[in-house]
Amino acid sequence: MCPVNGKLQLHDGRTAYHFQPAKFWQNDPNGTMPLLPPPSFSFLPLFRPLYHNGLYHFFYQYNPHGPLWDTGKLSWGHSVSGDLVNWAFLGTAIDPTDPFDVNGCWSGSATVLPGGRPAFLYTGRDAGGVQVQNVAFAKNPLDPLLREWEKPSCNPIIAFPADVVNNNFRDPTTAWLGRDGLWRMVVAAEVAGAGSALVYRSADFLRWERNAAPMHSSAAVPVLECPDFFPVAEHGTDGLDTSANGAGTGVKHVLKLSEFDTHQDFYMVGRYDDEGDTFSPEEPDRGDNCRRWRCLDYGQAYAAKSFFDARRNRRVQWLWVNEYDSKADDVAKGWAGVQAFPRKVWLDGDGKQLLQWPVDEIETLRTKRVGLQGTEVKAGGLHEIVGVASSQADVEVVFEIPNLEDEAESFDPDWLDPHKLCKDKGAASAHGGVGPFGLIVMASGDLQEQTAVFFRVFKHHGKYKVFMCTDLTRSSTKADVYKDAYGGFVDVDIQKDKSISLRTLIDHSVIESFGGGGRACITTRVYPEHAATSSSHLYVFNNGSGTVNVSKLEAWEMATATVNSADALDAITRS
Ligand code: DQQ
Repeated sequence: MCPVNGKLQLHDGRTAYHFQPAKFWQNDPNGTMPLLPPPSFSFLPLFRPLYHNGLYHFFYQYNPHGPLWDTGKLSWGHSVSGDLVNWAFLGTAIDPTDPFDVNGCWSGSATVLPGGRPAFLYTGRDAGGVQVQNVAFAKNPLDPLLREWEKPSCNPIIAFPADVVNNNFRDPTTAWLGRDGLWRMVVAAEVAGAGSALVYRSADFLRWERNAAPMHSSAAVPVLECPDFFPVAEHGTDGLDTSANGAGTGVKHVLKLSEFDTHQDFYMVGRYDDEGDTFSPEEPDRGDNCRRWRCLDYGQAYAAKSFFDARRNRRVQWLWVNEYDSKADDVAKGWAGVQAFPRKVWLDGDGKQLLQWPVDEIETLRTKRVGLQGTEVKAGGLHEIVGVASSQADVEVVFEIPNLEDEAESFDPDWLDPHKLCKDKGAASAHGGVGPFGLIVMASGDLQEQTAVFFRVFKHHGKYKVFMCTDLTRSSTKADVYKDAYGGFVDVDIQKDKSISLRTLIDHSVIESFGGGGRACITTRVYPEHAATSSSHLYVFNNGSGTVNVSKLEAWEMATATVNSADALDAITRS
């Protein structure tokens, strides 16, 4: 705790509007479901106040015993919300209490069965620490808070398979129904050294049989985790129920895999055929090494899990964002782990990439606004945005690049590794042709501490490559904090647009950025020391050789959401 103006103030990187536990450890998002009021409930006035608008139930990996990840102690945390912004913590939904999960209730998913019965599929670590798949059901589906869950005695529903190695068999997806009326789910597994997405089928959700062929398998990446498999509409931004199908009828599918080594999530859009549960990627030239697929978030976000939000006809995705300070810091803070702000995801018009954007309920938190319009930022320019408390802000900016052809530097194919490129050519202090230009956030008054989120545009074989980076190397003067630079390419036609947009959510220790309308995302954690005693600064900067124009910038100060405080339940269930 740091003394501020003679008072003690907790400065521990807590966020104001991102999902985080009040105390203890949190990691992967597991299941989410919007619980809609069944029509009959309108005849039961007693339930009405609780059910008025229905509730979102969010389940996630949680250690109810302390602020560190602990293999054997993980439970599923449970929180509810009426708007995906304000949350009440309900405790744990399932705990490691049975022989089939006594060493940890690990990741999985939620599925709402026909008739409205909520179910979990999850990985248990059994008495010998072996990974098996289990099921749990809501004891009383009519309880609006779904407080009690039961694990049938037939667990595990899937034992550890003989051909799986290294105890890598985990994280079942939300189940979907095929046209034959059978359930399917995907489980990540290491089969004879190949990272695989195994498909299981079931008629009754209890007895599951493995397909002979996996949906995906590659020896290039042996350890996969947290798969997600879901349909997307070919046109428009609406989401689809997880069981929606019909190749050739406006539905494509997305296979997302979390890659253990890089701790990054990769996905591919493709066509799914439920006959043999095959998935054919739209971009087969990227191969089966998922590290060459499209990256969901280039930053420190992992283990994404989406759900279909029937209340708003959209698909919403969560992503876990770990801590990058020391374990000792986490113990001192008493908590660890946040979730990226829930994102709506849909298919881009190019049919190949996803667009990700914070759900629009975030706008209910916007308070004071400042803006710029048609502001030139010359080479070397630094323009401060004043008038909002910028450590808790939502910033949207559009940069126009008038001299793209003249200023863009040639791209060197050696720079294809975005991480390296970000480090070598990154940093707000570097000078280039078109860029670096972007935002400097969470900066101390003397700029000793600063995080730059920026673009740089290169010319390559008559086309342009747009690079986006979040440089954390100067984010904090503290020594025991991991400070890297994260980046990737934004798949946009900058030659046509001559402009690029950036949205950045700044929330104390979280910097979450969306480049090119959500085509590239970078979510990171920062721990600046100045934030304990003084306010942070926000700038637009340009270190390119030519001018860039800020055609529009809007920055909103954000209100503080109610996130998992003990007394929030009444307000949330009655909203
Ligand atoms: N975290 C869970 C596993 C999963 C990993 C355990 C991914 O089930 O594979 O907390 O972060």
